[in-house]
Amino acid sequence: MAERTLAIIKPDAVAKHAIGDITHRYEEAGLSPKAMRMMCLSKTCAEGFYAVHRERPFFNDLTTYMSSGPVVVVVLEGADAVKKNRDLMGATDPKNAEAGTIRAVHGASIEANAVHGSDSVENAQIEIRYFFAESELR
Ligand code: IDP
Ligand code: MG
Repeated sequence: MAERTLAIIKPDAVAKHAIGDITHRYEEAGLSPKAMRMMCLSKTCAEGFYAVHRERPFFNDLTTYMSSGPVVVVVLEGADAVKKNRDLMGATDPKNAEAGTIRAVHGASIEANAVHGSDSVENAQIEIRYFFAESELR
Protein backbone atom coordinates (compact mmCIF):
# COMPACT_ATOMS: atom_id res chain seq x y z
CA MET A 1 0.00 0.00 0.00
CA ALA A 2 1.25 3.49 -0.83
CA GLU A 3 2.09 5.80 2.06
CA ARG A 4 -0.71 7.72 3.71
CA THR A 5 -0.86 10.93 5.72
CA LEU A 6 -3.55 12.92 7.50
CA ALA A 7 -4.23 16.52 6.54
CA ILE A 8 -6.65 18.94 8.18
CA ILE A 9 -7.79 22.13 6.52
CA LYS A 10 -8.11 24.30 9.62
CA PRO A 11 -10.94 26.72 10.53
CA ASP A 12 -9.15 29.84 9.22
CA ALA A 13 -8.63 28.30 5.77
CA VAL A 14 -12.20 26.97 5.59
CA ALA A 15 -13.52 30.43 6.56
CA LYS A 16 -11.53 32.15 3.81
CA HIS A 17 -12.80 29.71 1.14
CA ALA A 18 -9.44 28.07 0.57
CA ILE A 19 -10.72 24.44 0.61
CA GLY A 20 -10.68 24.27 -3.19
CA ASP A 21 -7.20 25.72 -3.59
CA ILE A 22 -5.72 23.49 -0.90
CA THR A 23 -7.30 20.24 -2.14
CA HIS A 24 -6.21 21.17 -5.68
CA ARG A 25 -2.62 21.45 -4.43
CA TYR A 26 -2.80 17.95 -2.91
CA GLU A 27 -4.09 16.48 -6.17
CA GLU A 28 -1.60 18.39 -8.34
CA ALA A 29 1.21 16.99 -6.19
CA GLY A 30 0.02 13.44 -6.80
CA LEU A 31 -1.57 12.95 -3.39
CA SER A 32 -4.87 11.12 -3.79
CA PRO A 33 -7.69 11.85 -1.34
CA LYS A 34 -8.84 8.49 0.06
CA ALA A 35 -11.34 9.81 2.62
CA MET A 36 -12.50 13.31 3.40
CA ARG A 37 -14.91 14.72 5.99
CA MET A 38 -16.02 18.24 6.79
CA MET A 39 -16.90 18.52 10.46
CA CYS A 40 -16.76 20.65 13.58
CA LEU A 41 -14.38 19.28 16.19
CA SER A 42 -15.52 19.46 19.79
CA LYS A 43 -12.99 20.93 22.21
CA THR A 44 -12.53 17.42 23.64
CA CYS A 45 -11.92 15.96 20.16
CA ALA A 46 -9.30 18.64 19.41
CA GLU A 47 -7.64 17.97 22.80
CA GLY A 48 -7.42 14.27 22.01
CA PHE A 49 -6.00 14.88 18.58
CA TYR A 50 -3.30 17.26 19.89
CA ALA A 51 -2.65 15.28 23.10
CA VAL A 52 1.12 15.22 22.40
CA HIS A 53 1.08 19.01 22.83
CA ARG A 54 -0.87 19.08 26.12
CA GLU A 55 2.07 20.44 28.13
CA ARG A 56 2.75 23.25 25.64
CA PRO A 57 1.72 26.79 26.67
CA PHE A 58 -0.41 27.18 23.52
CA PHE A 59 -2.43 23.97 24.03
CA ASN A 60 -5.61 25.60 25.33
CA ASP A 61 -5.61 28.31 22.65
CA LEU A 62 -4.83 25.78 19.93
CA THR A 63 -7.65 23.43 20.87
CA THR A 64 -10.10 26.33 21.28
CA TYR A 65 -9.11 27.58 17.83
CA MET A 66 -9.37 24.10 16.24
CA SER A 67 -12.90 23.74 17.63
CA SER A 68 -13.96 27.28 16.60
CA GLY A 69 -15.46 26.34 13.22
CA PRO A 70 -15.64 23.62 10.59
CA VAL A 71 -12.51 21.82 9.40
CA VAL A 72 -11.91 19.35 6.57
CA VAL A 73 -10.11 16.16 7.57
CA VAL A 74 -8.46 14.36 4.64
CA VAL A 75 -6.54 11.10 4.21
CA LEU A 76 -4.00 11.53 1.41
CA GLU A 77 -2.20 8.66 -0.30
CA GLY A 78 0.81 8.64 -2.58
CA ALA A 79 4.54 8.04 -2.77
CA ASP A 80 6.31 9.76 0.14
CA ALA A 81 2.96 11.23 1.22
CA VAL A 82 4.05 12.44 4.67
CA LYS A 83 7.04 14.43 3.45
CA LYS A 84 5.34 15.57 0.27
CA ASN A 85 2.49 17.06 2.30
CA ARG A 86 4.91 18.71 4.78
CA ASP A 87 6.70 20.28 1.79
CA LEU A 88 3.41 21.58 0.38
CA MET A 89 2.48 23.03 3.82
CA GLY A 90 5.60 25.04 4.60
CA ALA A 91 6.93 25.96 8.06
CA THR A 92 4.63 26.11 11.12
CA ASP A 93 4.84 29.91 11.30
CA PRO A 94 3.55 31.36 8.00
CA LYS A 95 6.14 34.14 8.37
CA ASN A 96 8.88 31.53 7.98
CA ALA A 97 7.12 29.39 5.37
CA GLU A 98 8.72 29.18 1.96
CA ALA A 99 7.02 31.39 -0.64
CA GLY A 100 4.22 29.63 -2.48
CA THR A 101 3.54 27.02 0.22
CA ILE A 102 0.04 26.61 1.63
CA ARG A 103 0.92 28.30 4.91
CA ALA A 104 2.74 31.17 3.19
CA VAL A 105 -0.28 31.79 0.97
CA HIS A 106 -3.18 31.08 3.36
CA GLY A 107 -1.84 31.07 6.93
CA ALA A 108 -2.85 33.97 9.17
CA SER A 109 -0.61 33.35 12.21
CA ILE A 110 1.55 30.69 13.87
CA GLU A 111 -1.66 29.30 15.37
CA ALA A 112 -4.12 29.86 12.49
CA ASN A 113 -1.77 28.39 9.92
CA ALA A 114 -4.29 26.92 7.45
CA VAL A 115 -3.39 23.22 7.56
CA HIS A 116 -2.27 20.28 9.64
CA GLY A 117 -0.09 17.47 8.30
CA SER A 118 1.21 14.35 10.02
CA ASP A 119 4.93 14.54 10.84
CA SER A 120 5.82 10.83 10.48
CA VAL A 121 4.42 7.63 9.01
CA GLU A 122 3.76 6.29 12.53
CA ASN A 123 1.87 9.40 13.60
CA ALA A 124 -0.03 9.42 10.31
CA GLN A 125 -1.40 5.96 11.11
CA ILE A 126 -2.45 7.06 14.60
CA GLU A 127 -4.04 10.28 13.30
CA ILE A 128 -5.89 8.53 10.46
CA ARG A 129 -7.30 6.04 12.95
CA TYR A 130 -8.40 8.92 15.20
CA PHE A 131 -10.84 10.12 12.53
CA PHE A 132 -11.61 7.21 10.20
CA ALA A 133 -12.70 3.61 10.67
CA GLU A 134 -10.88 0.90 8.71
CA SER A 135 -14.10 0.31 6.74
CA GLU A 136 -14.02 3.90 5.42
CA LEU A 137 -10.62 3.37 3.81
CA ARG A 138 -9.83 1.04 0.94
P1 IDP B 1 3.12 21.65 12.80
O1 IDP B 1 1.63 21.87 12.62
O2 IDP B 1 3.92 22.45 11.80
O3 IDP B 1 3.50 20.20 12.84
P2 IDP B 1 3.45 21.67 15.72
O4 IDP B 1 4.69 22.10 16.42
O5 IDP B 1 3.13 20.21 15.66
O6 IDP B 1 3.52 22.29 14.22
O7 IDP B 1 2.25 22.45 16.39
C1 IDP B 1 0.91 22.06 16.16
C2 IDP B 1 0.09 23.30 15.92
O8 IDP B 1 0.09 24.09 17.11
C3 IDP B 1 0.62 24.24 14.84
O9 IDP B 1 0.25 23.87 13.53
C4 IDP B 1 -0.03 25.55 15.25
O10 IDP B 1 -1.41 25.60 14.85
C5 IDP B 1 0.04 25.47 16.77
N1 IDP B 1 1.27 26.11 17.30
C6 IDP B 1 2.55 25.65 17.21
N2 IDP B 1 3.42 26.48 17.83
C7 IDP B 1 2.66 27.49 18.32
C8 IDP B 1 2.98 28.68 19.08
O11 IDP B 1 4.13 28.96 19.41
N3 IDP B 1 1.91 29.49 19.40
C9 IDP B 1 0.62 29.20 19.04
N4 IDP B 1 0.28 28.10 18.34
C10 IDP B 1 1.28 27.26 17.98
MG1 MG C 1 2.94 18.74 14.20
